[in-house]
Amino acid sequence: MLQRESVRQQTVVIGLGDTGLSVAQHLSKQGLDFKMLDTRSNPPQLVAFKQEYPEIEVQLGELTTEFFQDVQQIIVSPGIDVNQKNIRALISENGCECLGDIELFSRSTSKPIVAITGSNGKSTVTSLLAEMANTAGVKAYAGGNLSPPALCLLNHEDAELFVLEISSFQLETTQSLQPQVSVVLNVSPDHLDRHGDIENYAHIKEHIYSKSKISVINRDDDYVLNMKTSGEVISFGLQEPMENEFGVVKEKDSLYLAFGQENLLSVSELSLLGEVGILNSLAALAIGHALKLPMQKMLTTLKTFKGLPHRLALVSKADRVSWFNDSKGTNIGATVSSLRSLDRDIILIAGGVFKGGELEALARAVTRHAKQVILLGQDSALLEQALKNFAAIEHADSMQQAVEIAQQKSKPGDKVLLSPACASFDMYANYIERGNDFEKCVNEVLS
Ligand code: UMA
Repeated sequence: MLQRESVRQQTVVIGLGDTGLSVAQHLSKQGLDFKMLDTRSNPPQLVAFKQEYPEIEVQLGELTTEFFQDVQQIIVSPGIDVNQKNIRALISENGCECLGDIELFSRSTSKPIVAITGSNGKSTVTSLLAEMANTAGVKAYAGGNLSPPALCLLNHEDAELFVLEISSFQLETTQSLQPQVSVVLNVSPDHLDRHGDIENYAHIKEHIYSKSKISVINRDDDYVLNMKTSGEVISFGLQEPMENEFGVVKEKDSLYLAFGQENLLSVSELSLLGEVGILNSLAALAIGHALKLPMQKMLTTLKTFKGLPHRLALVSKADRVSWFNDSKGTNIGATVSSLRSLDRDIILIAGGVFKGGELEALARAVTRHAKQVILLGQDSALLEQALKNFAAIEHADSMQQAVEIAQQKSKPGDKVLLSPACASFDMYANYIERGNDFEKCVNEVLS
């Protein structure tokens, strides 16, 4: 291990959010010296950091070359774009190494890792897989983009398996990850403001397979299908499976999850909803199978899994109107998936900060599945323009008003869905705060 003195002031951690704090704790536990930088004037973990490490230097504001003199290693948080000119310049001028928290994690453990990425569903599959493993008696801990940050999981000394949700941002700064099993669940446009185009975004995601012992792929997704994998490949998809594949079989009027020739479980017994719920269940089964988890334990978990808050979570069912909180639906792919899962009679509440993506896909899904759209937030005019052929659009100035309009418009059998297709930063600190506000407004309006 490096001695504190020998690496004095040679590491800079950029970002003082959840990741930055976890990196600081990790380095500190090993007795390594570092300093912190965040371009924001009041980053979210500043107070916690100063309390824990009053002696460590923190710079807030712009990146300055002086701050990086003699620096050999930069550890960047996922919110920092490593392709920014000034970061690139720092790396090339100082010849320093640039890595992220998942890279640090990979270098710090030899325990098996499951690595999960994709545009949508990765938090659900990560939690589901960890629950399957725990049900089977394997001490599994889940984290990463899902939080807690990956490095915090190393505190669990009894861990037998780590299940990591890894974002494209994190994959950009990861080299050594050698997962036991990896999956790219799907690829649809997201974070294109940072990654440029979908091909580049898919290429970044593909990297998760590069050193994997077993690769799980979604054979219904063309981007995933074309990715270079490594090790044994196990696939899942909605069609009837071939040998050693997971899929869906139709018998009489019922659908079953199946593995090769074997029917495993009726789709009606799954706790996750809709087509997306089937795909996420199949993905978790395929990963679990790769890990040799017992099938019966996995199937039990598929029936009892409660899902995650803010991801198509049923908030209330009053007067036969169902209210769903899908605040985590921050891109078009996620919202389209949720619309498809709920199928018909949907009143959609959407809007916020649009992150880019195929607006035509949203318009098609709205036309097919929704009866009413209520728009709010910064980019509602942009969404309205994209939905110009859809007549039933209302505007709201606040979540409270959106929920009130939804209640006025709803009839028994309808489903009100908050699935913004946008980030929340115009009105909230994050999607969790937005989802909580939605649930509060629903409970108030219905009381
Ligand atoms: N920022 C600056 N200057 C800095 C550092 C950060 O302006 O010096 C900004 C970033 O541009 C970003 C925000 O601050 O908008 C937060 O960045 P961060 O890297 O400090 O974020 P953390 O608090 O460490 O949270 C990150 C993930 N956030 C992002 O990738 C933006 C969290 O995922 C993740 O849970 C956490 O690490 C633990 O791993 C959130 C997310 O939105 C939920 N992820 C994206 C997604 O799921 O689509 C990828």
